[in-house]
Amino acid sequence: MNTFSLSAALTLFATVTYPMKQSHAAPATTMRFCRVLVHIALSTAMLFPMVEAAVAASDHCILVDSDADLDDYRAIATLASTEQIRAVIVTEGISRGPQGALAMQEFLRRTALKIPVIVGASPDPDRKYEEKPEFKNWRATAESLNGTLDVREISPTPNGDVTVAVRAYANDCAKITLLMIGPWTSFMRYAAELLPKIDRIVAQGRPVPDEIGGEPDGFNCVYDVASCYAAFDLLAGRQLRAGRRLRTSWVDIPNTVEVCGLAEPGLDKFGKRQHSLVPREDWLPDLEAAGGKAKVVAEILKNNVASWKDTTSLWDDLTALYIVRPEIFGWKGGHLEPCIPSQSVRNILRDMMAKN
Ligand SMILES: [Ca+2]
Repeated sequence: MNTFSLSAALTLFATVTYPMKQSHAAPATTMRFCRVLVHIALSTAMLFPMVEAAVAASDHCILVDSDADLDDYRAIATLASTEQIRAVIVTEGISRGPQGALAMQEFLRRTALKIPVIVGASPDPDRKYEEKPEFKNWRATAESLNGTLDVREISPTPNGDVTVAVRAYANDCAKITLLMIGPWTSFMRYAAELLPKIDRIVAQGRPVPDEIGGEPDGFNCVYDVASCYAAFDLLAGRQLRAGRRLRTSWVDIPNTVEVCGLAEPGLDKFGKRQHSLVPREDWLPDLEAAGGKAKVVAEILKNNVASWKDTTSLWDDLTALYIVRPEIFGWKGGHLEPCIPSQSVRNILRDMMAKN
């Protein structure tokens, strides 16, 4: 394993440039210096796509495969107190790999979490994918930690070999729970090596037969549909060959009138879409008061409320929550949905994120 650590470059980078808001211009000399540091950090990320392992060896590990959006950060904060997160892979999706990895590293620094970050894989740039008009804004929001991280000097770099990087952290895990909260691109690279150790996959979204249109609809699948289909095929084949020992649990928010337990439905009685499982603005003072990682999440969210309000849900937060509180979820077709009111979900997430 290499001894050259990305963390030194990133720490240096972090020390010099943070905290800095998007709206604040830095003097030219500082910006030139930042550019050099960012170049060092990204070059290092390209050649050695990992940071030094800082998490103690553990029998049962959680591996997070994320595209570093705002709900991904909350998901990691939700699971942090388990002390089982072995590494976070940042796969291209809402964030790009290297940029998302830098933002992830900064989020972990702010929350005082020592978790290695790996730059994950990217899909074929020439694939068939229709980008939504708002996509560029979503990406800018995620990569800048909602405008609390200055990313003007960061430029894309090639990714490293995610399998080589993840191998170093999976070696001493007897069993792995894989939290899939990004596209399946990196998974299709490391699956051959890691699947024998993975005894559970908890994925955001729903299996294809559950989709209303019969086609994959969730962003994590649509962004790299080839990898998503290949992952389905691989997991179905594994069930045939090795039995049902490997569980894949899909977690999503409601989108119909049917209700699970006390949860709000996805449609009201007039057929209008309802979004109850969302990170509401009035949740922020609550998160701040709870302290710890919840406070860091609140500080990021409140920097630009308009960027996420009315357009985001608690997708990845809920998926992470299923790992620690499975009893509050119920089956709906082939996937799971929360069966308690959304305010109770927000309260539980707050408490999990505040926990040391
Ligand atoms: Ca995600």
